[in-house]
Amino acid sequence: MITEKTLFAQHVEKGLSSTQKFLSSMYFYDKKGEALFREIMNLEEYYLTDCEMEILRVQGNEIAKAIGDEPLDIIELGAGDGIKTKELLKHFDFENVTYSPIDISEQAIIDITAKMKEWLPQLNTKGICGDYFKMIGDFKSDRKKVILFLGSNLGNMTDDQARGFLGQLHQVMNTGDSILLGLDLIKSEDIVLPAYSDSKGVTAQFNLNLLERINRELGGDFDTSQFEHLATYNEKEGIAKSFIRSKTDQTVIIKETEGSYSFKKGELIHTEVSRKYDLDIIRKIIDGTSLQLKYQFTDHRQYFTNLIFTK
Ligand code: AVI
Repeated sequence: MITEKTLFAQHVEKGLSSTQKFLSSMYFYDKKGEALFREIMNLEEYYLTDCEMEILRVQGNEIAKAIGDEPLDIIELGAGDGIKTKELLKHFDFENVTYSPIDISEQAIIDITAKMKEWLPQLNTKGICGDYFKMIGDFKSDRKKVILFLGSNLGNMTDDQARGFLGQLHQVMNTGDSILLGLDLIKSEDIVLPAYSDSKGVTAQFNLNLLERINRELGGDFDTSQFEHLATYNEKEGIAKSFIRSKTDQTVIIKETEGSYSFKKGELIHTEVSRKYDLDIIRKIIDGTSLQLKYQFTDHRQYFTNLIFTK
């Protein structure tokens, strides 16, 4: 049987043996990474969370109306702490809806289920612990559903991956079902770059934790003080990228992959894309599915958007 550890080791071997080194942001989220991401979401510079919170707080009622609340399953992918989602959920008729947050972190599911009980005691919450990428087939049902994918999580995929992912969701939807997508909008570098290169260095720790995780789980010997975080943003294409840069010529050994990996001074490991969108980009992504963009909501600064697509 192929274990998670083997998959991680195979990915690291492939990524660090490439001419242009890479590691997937998917591996950011171990326990330490999750805690650091929670810290990022509270940073002044990381505007995304506040903007989406504003949309759901101020326009939650309208969004809930647009989704409609006859018997409805609300499925949230990558639910996190549920603070934003509560602002939307409170506008539904609790008699008619079930809320299923899905998260890979068991603790996140335990916490969100307990908090929802406290905040919205009438809401029927059924938390599910698992990797939503692998569970999409299970969403098929006869009940009307809305799939929530908030926080610009789609932005961590390439456009091709996003197209494939939304195509998969589309396949398990019935006519009348919808997706509520939260997306960060293209804006200038002076706003985006600090969100990925914050003054307290939390994003740097978050990025470098990937090397620490390789040390912890795969027996690597990365000296993380010899690497640094680098964020870039190209406003024209609307893509922020994160890299880890080697500060010196060095070689790292990883027991689990039985490999040694050389880094030149200044050499980069690409670790993340954080795509920013406009409506043209999103239309190109959903082209070829029968998803239709029905409603658009934005915050007062027009930094972020929540879109409703129906099938
Ligand atoms: C989870 N995701 C949408 C975040 C983002 O903005 O790309 C992850 C993140 N990376 C650095 N800061 C936050």
